[in-house]
Amino acid sequence: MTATQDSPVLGSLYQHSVAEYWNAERNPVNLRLGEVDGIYHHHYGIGAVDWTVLDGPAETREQRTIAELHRLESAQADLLMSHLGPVKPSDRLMDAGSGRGGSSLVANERFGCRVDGVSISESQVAFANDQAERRGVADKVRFHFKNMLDTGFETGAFQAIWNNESTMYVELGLLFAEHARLLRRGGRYVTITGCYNDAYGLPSRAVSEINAHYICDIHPRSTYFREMAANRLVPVSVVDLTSATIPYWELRAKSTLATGIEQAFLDAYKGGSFQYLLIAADRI
Ligand code: SAH
Ligand code: GPP
Ligand code: MG
Repeated sequence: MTATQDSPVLGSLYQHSVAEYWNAERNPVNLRLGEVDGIYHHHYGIGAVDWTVLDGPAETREQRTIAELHRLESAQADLLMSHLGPVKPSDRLMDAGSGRGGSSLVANERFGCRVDGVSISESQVAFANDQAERRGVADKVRFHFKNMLDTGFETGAFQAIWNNESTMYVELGLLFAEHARLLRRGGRYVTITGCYNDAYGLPSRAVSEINAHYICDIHPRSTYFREMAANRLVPVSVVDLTSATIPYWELRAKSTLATGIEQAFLDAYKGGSFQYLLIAADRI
């Protein structure tokens, strides 16, 4: 695809329906966690849970649980950042499917560099730009109403690109072709994603429930590696985070902010049909 002035951001009725979901999304499990420190994430958490948050005075239990879930989601973003390789303040990064902008702000704080986030949700883009302004980094961190399959950004402009839980909304062949175009040679690509396990078979009931819940299409693990290989992206690290994310879902299932999808994630992970993976690749 070539970006032109006239190419619409939303390329299909499917993408319209995804944009509609994110434009309307106001789940307390995301907003109340973001209010902890002004970093709003739309991804899940990793690491051991401090179960003592459930002890102590009942009237402050919810606040303690929110802080703990947010800590685990922040740990996930930090892990992703630690796989971006050496990033200089003069480099430019792209956050593909940037949500309310949390990961981009974390990256800018860590590396001091310019970050461009793209999302097909106009209300998310407005929210994220507002957060960047509040934090005084709007000169460096910018969010755009753009399609990550066809960004219109300049070829070779980026040192690193990531997808934090956003690959399940697009065809990977199209996505990685655009990433390979945007990354400079020697640049780095990182994704954290949920994928279905080819060794289990086709999508389980639980994986299908997750797809229906978010209007997404979880890919098999094999497709990631096939499409990276086809698009000059050579894996340098693969980390299976499945066991690291299960405690987050166990705490979330017990919290007042549970949305109803918790058991599907627990069944999918524990039944072996679904994996939470980090993949880092070099653009050769
Ligand atoms: N990476 C963010 C948000 C993940 S939620 C975070 O970790 O917090 C998934 C995001 O993917 C949403 O912002 C949604 O708008 C975006 N998205 C889905 N399809 C997209 C597309 N084709 N182009 C750009 N963004 C897309
Ligand atoms: C976003 O998180 C969820 C996704 C991007 C889609 C599914 C992800 C997989 C790994 C399969 P969110 O924080 O908006 O979800 P929730 O509202 O459930 O917390
Ligand atoms: Mg969430």
